Amino acid sequence: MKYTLHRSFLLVLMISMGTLSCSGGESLQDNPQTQESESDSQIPEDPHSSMSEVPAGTLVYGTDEEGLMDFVKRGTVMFPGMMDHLREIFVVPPRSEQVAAFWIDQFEVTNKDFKTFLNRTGYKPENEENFLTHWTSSTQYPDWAEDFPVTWVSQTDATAYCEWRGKRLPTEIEWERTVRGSDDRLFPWGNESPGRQDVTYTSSDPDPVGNRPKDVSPFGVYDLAGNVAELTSTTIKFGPDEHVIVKGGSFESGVREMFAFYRDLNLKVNGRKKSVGFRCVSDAEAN
Ligand SMILES: [Ca+2]
Repeated sequence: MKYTLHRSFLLVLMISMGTLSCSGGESLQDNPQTQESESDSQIPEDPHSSMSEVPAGTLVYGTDEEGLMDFVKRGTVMFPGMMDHLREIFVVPPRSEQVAAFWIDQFEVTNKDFKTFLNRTGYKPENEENFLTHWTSSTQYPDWAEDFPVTWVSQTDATAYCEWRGKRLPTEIEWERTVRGSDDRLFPWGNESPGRQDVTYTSSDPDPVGNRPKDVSPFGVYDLAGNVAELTSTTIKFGPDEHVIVKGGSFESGVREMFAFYRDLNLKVNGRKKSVGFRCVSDAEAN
């Protein structure tokens, strides 16, 4: 799915300031194939293990004026024309779309998962800028980070991982459907705002995946509201650049980024961030 938006990119930057992060870090120089190998046992034989089925259904996506005002009052920088801009970005009034059944990972992809992928495939990105910046070397994450979500990966990196697993990245619509369930809820657990311990947010670091039992969708999918924001396969055009639509809040964000209709449009298609990871999906008919 691809969108085109002709408004000023500056406006989008301003409404999404809470999700911005700094770039920097080292590039990979070593070939992952030269490092220690991982056993086959680290990749589940059953493609449905740690996945949930999301049945076919109707997604009502976007929001109404009341929902938009709830977002705005949580700290959006306002200026002339801002409301129209937000209506366009966040799809006000909402629309509906039929979504086919699919399977989705219950957890964000971890550093351990991604290391196994590197070791088994020798994957090396064409553009290495900021690739796995948080790792201690080109092929090793910090000892404590095994079960933490992998970040500093681009849409291309994530797509390669998912394809290796026989999966793909979710579309924006599929991701939002996983949050909203069948009752058009605002957060994975319902419509009430989260408590401080319910979601990994406004923090300096993420948690291990699946660490917040409140942050689970009607389909048993964890960390959609927080921990790390997530790449989708959906892109949007801004002037000369193609951007990835990133969904969900992160450890760096506040509550408004957890709204199901929220769209972070700041990441260029080859970009990487410390607060953005991913999970994979597969077609129901393929399983
Ligand atoms: Ca997440």
